[in-house]
Amino acid sequence: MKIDLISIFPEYFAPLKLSLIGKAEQDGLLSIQIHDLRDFTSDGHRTVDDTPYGGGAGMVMKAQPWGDATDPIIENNPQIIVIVPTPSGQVLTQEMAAELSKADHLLFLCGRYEGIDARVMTDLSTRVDLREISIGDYVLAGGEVAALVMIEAITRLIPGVLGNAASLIEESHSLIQDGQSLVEYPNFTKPPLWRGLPVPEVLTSGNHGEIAKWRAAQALARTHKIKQIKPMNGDQ
Ligand code: JD8
Repeated sequence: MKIDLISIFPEYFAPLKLSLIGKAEQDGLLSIQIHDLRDFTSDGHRTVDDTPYGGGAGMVMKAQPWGDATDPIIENNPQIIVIVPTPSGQVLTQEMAAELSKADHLLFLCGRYEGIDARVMTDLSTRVDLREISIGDYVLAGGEVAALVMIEAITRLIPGVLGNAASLIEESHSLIQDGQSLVEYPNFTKPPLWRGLPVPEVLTSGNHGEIAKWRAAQALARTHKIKQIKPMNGDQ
């Protein structure tokens, strides 16, 4: 997968060199290119923002640098998916991450200030598959951190990027129940007793049927708790 990112803060993406994403890039599974929006400005001050038409607080990102930065990346790439992180987008789900993990080429437009002149999205949507996506219902100062979250959620689903293929398969089985995402069961490792707290006996019993049943019940109870859904049986 090829990933291009455009931002006025290219240094924000230093973490992409680390951990499993950095390794995947070294292994040739991923190719990440970061572009500084200011390299596409047309004035000596490298201005990327201007006052909003219609008035109001804050500044809006000018269309021209975004148009000039995106044109060479999307030209001859009609199959590219352009992602614009925005609090007014569709909220990212595991299903969306799975779909995006199958793409050949992603381009992230990371805005700042009050956001990007809407004509940039209008223009791009006539030529490419454009997705406005949010990472959740809270307000960030810009799209960079949201893009990092999306890239981690997407790229860990690419075969070979996550070290352990077995854990992805296990996850795909445990995550979805009745078309709903299920949270994980609690994990334990050695020692068997820590600060007076024992590991649940069933996990050391060697009874794999009972372990699977216990884990499924724990996952369901936790899911009901966090999603504030009424459990079908009265316990927990
Ligand atoms: C991109 C600018 C800040 C947005 C005024 C100051 C995503 N889940 C999410 N929350 N926030 C963002 C996000 C915020 C952004 C930008 C993403 C670009 N801002 C602006 C409009 C209202 N603030 C996000 N994904």
